[in-house]
Amino acid sequence: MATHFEIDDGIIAAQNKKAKEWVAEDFDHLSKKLRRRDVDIEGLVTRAQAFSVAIPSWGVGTGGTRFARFPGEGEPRDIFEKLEDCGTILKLVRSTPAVSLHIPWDKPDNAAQLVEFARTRGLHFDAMNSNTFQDQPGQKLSYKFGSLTHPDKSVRQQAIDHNLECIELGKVLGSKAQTVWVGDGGNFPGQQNFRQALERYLESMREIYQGIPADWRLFIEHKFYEPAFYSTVINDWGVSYHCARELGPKAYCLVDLGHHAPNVNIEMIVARLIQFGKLAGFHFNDSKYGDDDLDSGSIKPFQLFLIFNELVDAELSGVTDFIPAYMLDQSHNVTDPIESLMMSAVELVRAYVQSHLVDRQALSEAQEKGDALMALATLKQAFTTDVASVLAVARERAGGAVDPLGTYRASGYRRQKAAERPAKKGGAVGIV
Ligand code: RM4
Ligand code: MN
Ligand code: MN
Repeated sequence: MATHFEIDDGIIAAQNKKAKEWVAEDFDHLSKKLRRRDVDIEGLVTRAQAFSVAIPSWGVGTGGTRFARFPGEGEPRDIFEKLEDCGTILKLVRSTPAVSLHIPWDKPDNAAQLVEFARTRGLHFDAMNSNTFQDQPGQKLSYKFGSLTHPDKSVRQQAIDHNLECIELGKVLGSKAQTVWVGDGGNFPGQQNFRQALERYLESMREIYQGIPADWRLFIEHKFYEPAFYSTVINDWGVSYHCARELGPKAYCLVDLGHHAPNVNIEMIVARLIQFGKLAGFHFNDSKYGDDDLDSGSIKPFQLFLIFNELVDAELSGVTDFIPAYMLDQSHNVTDPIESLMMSAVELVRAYVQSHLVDRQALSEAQEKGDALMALATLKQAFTTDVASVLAVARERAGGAVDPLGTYRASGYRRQKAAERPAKKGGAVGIV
């Protein structure tokens, strides 16, 4: 096997050395500032190190729109190369030890071999993602008019079997959850009988639920439009919640930040799902208009903070069985996917740490007194605190990079990969 370039500890250490002074200075200054607020900075470092988010296997390849895809240099060409890139992200940011596989896009020929390959890079496998929104080469029946909700039982059965196959594969990979997102819906009024379609969905999902092992969870992912543009079967969190309740205790509702109508109060949906004991977790991304799959925190960082504020509030108040699964679900169309994923992971840790800075007692007092402005000011105080040095120290102490982007660029990783991975001919249009 040809040698594969890796960013070794020496490269990271050399880059970290350059940043030593500013990190120490900023960390020291922040620690003094936080002491005035009775906050121990070391506690925040511990929180930062405890946070982790999964990388989607499809996220390390250059994404595209329905118009075009512009492949980047040195793109991973198979799941092993994708795991190599995931390992690189982990090395630098230290908060991304899990990989979420999309089947069949990244279906391994030999699952045990993949587990071993991942293990040697410090990686493990998170939720499995089934795919019944496309037809695959050689597939018997088409999903053009639906999958789990298709009027024809044999199409539904094919989609059910695919989900069960994903679960079987996930067992070998050490996964503990299955995420089901269906594109089923209609493009025209009258195309679908709304009630029948949902009834069929539930019937199909009951069969899938039967295949979920006792220590697994089944995640239902809703989305209000696209690829169907008039109606979607699992269109919002209310429908998702109804289905999760119908299916049973192993079924939960997954929130993809891009899957809501514009201006919807997502943090409130999060609070509701927590309260009802049905929050599965998140597909993180950011958006301006629709399911844009832009980098987390790039468009609405305050919204991201407010979501984490709800999560941390639940964590600190000891909500039972609160184990949200975090994954980045983004499409990197014009950036180097490794850079985007690293920076997105950092944005999540930032929002998480800042949420731990909220003075919860002051917030609750303001709420009790009806002091709306003080409540907002309390949140803003946390949100505007620059915690970059906390994140840098957390990464450095864990062996990662103080400056992940600078270190990655200085290493020449992508250039090396461009030489190692000559591009395959013919880039496809589409989401991956
Ligand atoms: C969907 C949804 C799913 C993702 C696909 C690629 O919009 O977000 O989670 O797997 O896109
Ligand atoms: Mn998603
Ligand atoms: Mn999406």
